[in-house]
Order: sequence, then structure tokens, then C-alpha cells
Amino acid sequence: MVTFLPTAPGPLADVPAFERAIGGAESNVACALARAGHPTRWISRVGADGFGDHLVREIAGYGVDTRAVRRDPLRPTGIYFRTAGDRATAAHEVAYYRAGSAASAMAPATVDLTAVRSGRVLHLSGITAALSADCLGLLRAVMARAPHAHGDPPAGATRPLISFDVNYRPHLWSGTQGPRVLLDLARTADVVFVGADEAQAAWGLPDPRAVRAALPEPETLVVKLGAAGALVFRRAPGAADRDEAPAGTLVPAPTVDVVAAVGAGDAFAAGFLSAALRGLPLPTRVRHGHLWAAAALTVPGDLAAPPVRALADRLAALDDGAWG
Ligand code: KDG
Repeated sequence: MVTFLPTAPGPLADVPAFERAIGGAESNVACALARAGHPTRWISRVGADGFGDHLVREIAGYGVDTRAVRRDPLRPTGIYFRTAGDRATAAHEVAYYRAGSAASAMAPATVDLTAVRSGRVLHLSGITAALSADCLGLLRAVMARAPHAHGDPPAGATRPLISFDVNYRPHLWSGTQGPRVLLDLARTADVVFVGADEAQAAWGLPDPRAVRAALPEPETLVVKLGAAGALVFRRAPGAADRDEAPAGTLVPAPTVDVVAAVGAGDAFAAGFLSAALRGLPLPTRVRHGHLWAAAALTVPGDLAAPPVRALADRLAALDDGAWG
């Protein structure tokens, strides 16, 4: 999506002008990973319009392969506007203009499924599921298969590790089915990211243990706790229903001065997946997630340059006492 960022704080009704930037959960993840040197492809649909040109050019500029992006002559590129939000609560207003967008016409018949299945990791978002029945059908089609064996992205994969960010956006769901649909999708993923606040809002689950109890299937479940870090659950290899640490492992996050929270979840997912692709241990994956999120939290837009790898590796190697 093309994103319009406010040039001044305040409610949407009072913002005098907006600056164009790029956003969208999956493309944010792709851009961050590409910028960190991972070969990355973004698969989507945009309009055959100037916004579509801009989006494809910008995303390709990060080093993302955009050759599987289709241009739709009949539907426009989705856009959205947002306010700067409240620094203390991170609350912000959002106005979406994406009903009937080119992306909402994604379906098994309109995307390149060979491309979808070709990577080591396939990252998906619950936002896409909310866009249309076709989009939901696409997610169901690409996620419907047995979970991956060991939670690591396979080299020379025959099928990708499926990573799913729940990204519950209540405004995008009509009716009440959204939370149920998201839970069912999450159950078929290998790695799931969800905020504790989202899990409470969508599913009424009061704490991370309850989230794990409701979502035992994914081999790795990361429940994000905002400034307090993240609690990660991972099934012991070969154990169908037992976690290595039943209470989860708390991985604290560094303290940062938040400028804008939008995009931080995507940066977290990208940092985590980058470390997973490098074969780093699970807590280190979460720490890379935190570090990449910290970079995104301290800029107004969705996207920040991820931390330089050597520095992130050094920080991730510090013991827990240096964190949080
Ligand atoms: O995660 C960031 C996204 O929320 C943002 O870029 C826009 O995809 C978006 C959405 O629908 O909220």
C-alpha cells in the first residue's frame, strides 16, 4: 500500500498535509529482509496506476524481487492515511482506501503459486485475509498443509516454512468472523507472531499461556509484550504437544523512545526471520526481532534500515541483564 504520513501531529481531521511513503505488512518485511541482504520476493497485485508504479519502484529499490507483482488495469492501488499518534500509548488514527483495490483481487488464480512456494520462508499476514473472500481463499490454499517438521527454514526446500503475523485489524473485518478466521489460519502456520494485546482484543485471551493453549499447533509461537519483550514457545522436536519450556521463554526488549509504532511488528518479524534463515538459536532470533523493531520504532514511517548485522550480533550476544 501507499501510505500517507502526517506532516504534523493531531487528529486526522486537522492534519494539514501528508507525505507519501510505502507500507503494507508483507512488503515491509520483504524490504527489511532485502536490505539486510536476504534474497527476497514480494508477491502481490497493484493497480496499473502511478501509485502502483511508485510502490513497485520503491520496493524494488530495497532489493526486493518484484517480478511476481501483477498490475491490475481495473482496480486501483490501495492507499491509507494515518496520524502521528500518541507517543505514550502509540494509538493513532488510520483511514483505509483499499476496498476493491488491486491487492484485494489476489486469489489462487491471480497470483503466481510457483513463486509463492519457491522460497525457504513464506511470510503472510492476517491483514491480507481481511481484504476479501478471494484473499482469504488464497491464504487458505497456500497454508493448508501439514506443519513443518522442525521449525527451521529448510535449505533447498521443497516447501517453505510458513510464517504468519496475526495482525488483527478490527476495522478491516466486516461482521464478527475475523478472530475465528485468524485463529484457524494461525493454526496451520509453522511460526506465528501475535501481540498479547491483539490476542486479548481478538480472542479474549488474558495472557501468553492462554494464547499458547488456544494455539498449540505452530511449532514456534511468539507472543509480543510491547516494551516488556516477547514470550516465545517452541515445541520440542519430535514432541507432538510438549513445549521445550511450558511457561515459555521471556526475551526482554531494549528500551527505546518510540516515535511511531506502525511497522515495528513487521520489523520484528523480519529480524526474527533473518536470524532463523541464518540458523541462529531461538532466543537470538527473538533478540534480532527486538533490535529490528527498535529501529522501526524510532522513525515516523513503517520502514527503518535494520541494524548492521555485526552490531546486531554483538548486542544479541549480551546476556539478559543488559536487556530490558
Ligand atoms: O504493520 C504495518 C501495517 O499495518 C501497515 O503498513 C499498513 O498493512 C497495513 C495495514 O493494513 O494496517
